[in-house]
Amino acid sequence: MYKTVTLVGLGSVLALTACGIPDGGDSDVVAVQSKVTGCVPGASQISIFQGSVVGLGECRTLNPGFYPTGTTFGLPNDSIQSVSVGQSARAVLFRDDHYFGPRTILTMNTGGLVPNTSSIRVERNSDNCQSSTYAPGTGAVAIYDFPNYDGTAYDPNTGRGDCTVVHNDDVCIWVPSGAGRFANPDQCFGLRNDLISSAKIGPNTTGIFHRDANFTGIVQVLHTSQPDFGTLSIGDNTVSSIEVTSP
Ligand SMILES: [Ca+2]
Ligand SMILES: [Ca+2]
Repeated sequence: MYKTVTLVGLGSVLALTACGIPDGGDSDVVAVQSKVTGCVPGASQISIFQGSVVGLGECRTLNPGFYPTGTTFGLPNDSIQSVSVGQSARAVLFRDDHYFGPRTILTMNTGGLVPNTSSIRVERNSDNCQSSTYAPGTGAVAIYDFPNYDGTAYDPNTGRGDCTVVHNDDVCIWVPSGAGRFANPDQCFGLRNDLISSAKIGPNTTGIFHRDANFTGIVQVLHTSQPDFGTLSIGDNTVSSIEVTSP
C-alpha cells in the first residue's frame, strides 16, 4: 500500500517538471530560461549576444565574412557582451567602425565583454595571419598593411598593421560576384581601403590585385608571395579589389 502511494507521488512531480510548471522553488530557473534566445553557431559561424553570458539576451548568428558597422551585424552598436564561436571559426572584434581601434580575437566562447564592438570579422580559425609563422594553404592569400608580412604589430591607436586572409572559395556576402572575387575592401576583404603592402600567396594559388574597386584599374598578378608592393607597378597602399584563383 505505502509503496503504491510513493510511486504515484513521483509521477506527479515528473509530470510537473516536464510541463515546466514551477513548484515554488524553480523561479530562478524559469527566469533564466525565458531569456535564452537559441542562437547556436554552425562550425564556421559565430553568434553574438547582448547578454553578458553566452546564450542570453538578443542575439544574431553571423556567417563567415566582414561586418564593417553595427547595422551590418544586426545588433545595436556597442551592445555585444558575449560571443559563441563555431569550432572552425574565430571572431575578430573591433571597438570602432571599419576594423579600427582595439582588436580582440576570440577562438572560444567568451562572455563578460565590454560592450563596445562596432565592427566584426568572422574568419576561419586557421586564418591567424597575425602570427609570424602563418603560412596560407592552397587557395588562400594573406594580405598585410605592413611590408614583409608583418601582422604581429597591430597598433590599436593608429589602426595600422592589420591583416586578413581571402580564399578562392569564399564569396563576398555583401557584393556576391563569384567565388574568390572580392570587389571592395570594406565589405569583401575586411580591411580599410588602400592599405596593402605585402601578401603571402598559398601554394598553387594566384592573387590578382586591382588598384580600383570592382576589379578595375592597374592589375598585378602574383603567383608567389610579395613582401613589398612598393616595388611593383601597382604600387604601395593602392589595392582596392582582389581575385584569388587556384586550380
Ligand atoms: Ca600599407
Ligand atoms: Ca585603390
